[in-house]
Amino acid sequence: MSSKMKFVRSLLKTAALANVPKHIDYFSKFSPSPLSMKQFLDFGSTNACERTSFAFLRQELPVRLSNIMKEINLLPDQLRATPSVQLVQSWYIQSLMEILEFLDKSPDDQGVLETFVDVLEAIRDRHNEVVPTMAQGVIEYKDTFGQQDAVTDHNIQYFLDRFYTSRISIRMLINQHTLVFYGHTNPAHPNSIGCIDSMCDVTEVVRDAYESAKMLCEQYYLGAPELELRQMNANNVKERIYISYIPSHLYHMLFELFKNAMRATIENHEASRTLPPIKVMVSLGKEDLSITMSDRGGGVPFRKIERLFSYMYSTAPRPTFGEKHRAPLAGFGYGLPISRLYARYFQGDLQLYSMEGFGTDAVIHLKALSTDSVERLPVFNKTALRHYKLSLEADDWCIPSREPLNLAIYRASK
Ligand code: P4A
Repeated sequence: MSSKMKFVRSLLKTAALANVPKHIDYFSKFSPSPLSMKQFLDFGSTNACERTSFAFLRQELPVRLSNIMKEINLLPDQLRATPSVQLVQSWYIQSLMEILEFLDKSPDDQGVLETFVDVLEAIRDRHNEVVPTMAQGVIEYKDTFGQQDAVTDHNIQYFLDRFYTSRISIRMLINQHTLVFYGHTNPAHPNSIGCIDSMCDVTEVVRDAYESAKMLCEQYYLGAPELELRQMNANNVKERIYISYIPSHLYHMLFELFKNAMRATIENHEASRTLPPIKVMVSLGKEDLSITMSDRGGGVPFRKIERLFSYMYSTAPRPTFGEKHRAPLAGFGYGLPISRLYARYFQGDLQLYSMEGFGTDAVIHLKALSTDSVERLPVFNKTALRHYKLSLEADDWCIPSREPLNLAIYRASK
C-alpha cells in the first residue's frame, strides 16, 4: 500500500472516531452565506473586528466545507475511489476537524484568535495542490475506464465546476481574515482591503498580464504579437477605469486568455513575417465592466469550443516525451474552465466567440458595482442531487443520421 493510502486510511479512522460524518450532515443542512464585495470591504475597513470574523468563519467554513463534501460522496464510485480523490477528501476531513475544534472556544481567551489564524493558514497550505491532484484523479479514472460517455463527462464537469468554485470561495474567506487582521498594508495599493482592491485599475492589470504572457511567448517563439489597448468609460469619458475587484483573479483570467491568443496568432502566422496585434477593449457602463480580447489566430470550429472548457477533455493522458508543440503557452489544461469560474464567482462570466478561419474574441463580463458583485456559491440540495442521479436515459433530441434518407420506403402504393 502506498504511503498516500496509508495516510488516508489512518485519517479516516480518526475521522470516524471524531464522528465527522455526523458533523458533515449537520453543517451541510445550512446554506452557505454569500458575501458581496461591499460586505467584504466594509468588514475589512471601519468595522474590522477580528472576533466577529472569527465567529462568522468558525460557522461558515464548516458549512461551505460540508456542503461540498456531500457532493464528493456523490461522485461515480470509480472516481471517488482513486487514490488522488481519496487524498483530497482526507484533506477536507482534516481541515473540517481542525475548525470544529474552535466551536467551544471563546475568542476572549488567551491565544485563541492567534491559533485560529495559524490553523487557517495551515488549511490553505494543505489544500494548495487540490487542482492538480483532482486532475490526476480524473486521469487515473480515464486510464482505467477509457474515454467516458457524455453522462459521466457531464457529471464530472458539474461536480468540478462546483467543487473549484467552493474552493475559490473558501480561500477567499481565509485570505481576507488572515490579510485584514495579520497582513501588512501594501503602500503601493492603499485602496486594498485584504486581497480586494476597491480601486482596481483594470487596464493596468491588462498590461501586466500581457507583459507576462509576452515574456513566456518570446522565450518560446522568439516573438510575440503587439497589444492594442482601448477603453471606453461611459460614465466619465476622461477617467481611467476602476472597479472593486480581486486583482489576482482578474490577472489569472487575462493571463490565460493572452497565452491562448498569442499561441493561436503565432501558430496561424508561421509563414508570414508580421503578426497581427491582439486587440483589447475595456468598457465600463452603469452595470457592467466588459473586456474583449480579439485575436486573428484562425479561430476554433464552433463544435470544439465547449471542449476548451471541459475538465474531462483537457486531461488527456499526458504526452510524456517532448512533444514539439507543447510548451509554456499550452496552458495547464484547466486554465480556461477555472478562469471562467473566477469570472462567475462574483456574478460575471467568460465567453469565447470564435470564427473558424479568422480568429477568436474572448469576452469577460464583470459587475461594475460592488453591491452587485455577490459570491455565487454552490449549495447541496435536492436539485444538486438530481444532477448526479442523471443516468443513461434516451436523449430528447434526435440523433442526426449520416445515411441519406431512403424515400423509396414512403412511396405510396398503387
Ligand atoms: N485558435 N484559436 C484559439 C486556439 C486556436 C483560441 C487555441 C487553435 C486552442 C487551444 C489552446 C490555445 C489556443 C484563441 C483564444 C482563446 C482560446 C482559443 O481564448 O485564439 O490551448 C488550450
